[in-house]
Amino acid sequence: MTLKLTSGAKLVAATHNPGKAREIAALLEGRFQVIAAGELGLPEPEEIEQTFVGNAVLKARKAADASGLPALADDSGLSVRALDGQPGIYSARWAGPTKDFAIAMAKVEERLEESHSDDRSAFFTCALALAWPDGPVVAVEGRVEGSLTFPGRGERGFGYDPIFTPEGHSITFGEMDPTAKDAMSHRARAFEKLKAALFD
Ligand code: ITT
Repeated sequence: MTLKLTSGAKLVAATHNPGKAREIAALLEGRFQVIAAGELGLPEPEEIEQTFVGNAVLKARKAADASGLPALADDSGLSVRALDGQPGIYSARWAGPTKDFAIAMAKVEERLEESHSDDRSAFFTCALALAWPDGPVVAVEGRVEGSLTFPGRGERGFGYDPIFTPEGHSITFGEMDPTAKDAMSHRARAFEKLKAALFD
């Protein structure tokens, strides 16, 4: 079996996060026929693994087996050094059941104040996993370093973007043009690795 995906092939984007789905579609550059997990009615699996790669593989595997199509999953999050890497794989869960990232960002700020550390460095990680139905799975990881800013700024992007300023820049991901974010983000870096490994 080939581990390459040819242009125009059907590919399930195994995410229920609309912000991510938008970025994944842009990064795939119209190369594939992307089908959203929601369109196929795929359930949102419980993320029981302890690493980004572990959870990305779990989500890709389930979506590929349920759909009979190759599936691409993303597991990602924000790691704050002064908080020993939290929220990390729990980044989505810090937003609570209503997925309110104002709550999640306030929690990061509060925990930082409690830590009494002045280290504001943080990084985003993105693990991407591509699984074939009844076949192999390939996973890669990308990272972007930056620092946290409070209060957050900008309405673009999603999740923790308003509080994250990437290294070497003075605006947050929330203020940045989406194409600029897509040129440097953790997701873009993971995509570069995946493309090199898998796409024709
Ligand atoms: P799926 O599992 O359905 O893909 P999810 O939102 O639950 O959706 P994750 O478990 O991977 O996905 O959670 C990652 C969280 O980390 C996500 O909800 C975002 O809030 C945050 N995150 C990831 N990438 C981000 C980015 O580029 N900008 C801002 N926040 C990001």
